[in-house]
Amino acid sequence: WAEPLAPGAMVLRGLALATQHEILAALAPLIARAPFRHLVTPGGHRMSVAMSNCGHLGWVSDARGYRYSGIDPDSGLPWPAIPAPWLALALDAARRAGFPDFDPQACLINRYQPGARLTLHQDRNEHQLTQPIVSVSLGLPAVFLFGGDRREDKTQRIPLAHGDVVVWGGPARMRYHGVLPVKPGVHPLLGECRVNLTFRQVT
Ligand code: MD5
Ligand code: FE
Repeated sequence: WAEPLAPGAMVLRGLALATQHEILAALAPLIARAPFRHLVTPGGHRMSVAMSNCGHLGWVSDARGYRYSGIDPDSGLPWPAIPAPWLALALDAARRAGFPDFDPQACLINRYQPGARLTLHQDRNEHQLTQPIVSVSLGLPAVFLFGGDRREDKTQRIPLAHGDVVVWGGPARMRYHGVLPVKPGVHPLLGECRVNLTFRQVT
């Protein structure tokens, strides 16, 4: 069930299933303190994906640009801590993929309601490029677009389901990627949404 996707990229199918109930139980209190919000890009577009964060740093976007911030701009408070079962899963996934020193400072929480998508982009706001990004898919399935080093490179479509974990490291760390619009549906535990957790080492 550990499939290499490309050099540096490894899918761990269903790795989150063993602890899914603890993982999902941690989501509601966190969202009560740092609610999902639709960020605006520097270009003025409201993102269809709603976001929140936990950890020492959170990813934010506004008219000034994209950056990591230790403070939730909506509440003026620090982001909530990364819940223990989330951190345990992220560290386990990273270790299995060959990154035993992974020490994430940030977890971006993306909520996709049906129709929400992420256009092709690179994750380039982190300085620590020797460490991977670990992503955990929960709820409705999605089709992930895995591109190349250039925006115009052809993309592979990778289906991601509830419980799948992907480690994006090494030469895969800076590849272009996106998520196709999520199809309508109802997940038995999460309802009408997909939630993706991405763990990042920023510095
Ligand atoms: C998602 N989120 O499904 C994805 C999972 C984001 C984002 O893309 O920026 O919030 S993370 C996928 C990822 C990260 C780093 C590198 C690569 C993919 N890659 O090389 O394809 O919500
Ligand atoms: Fe990304």
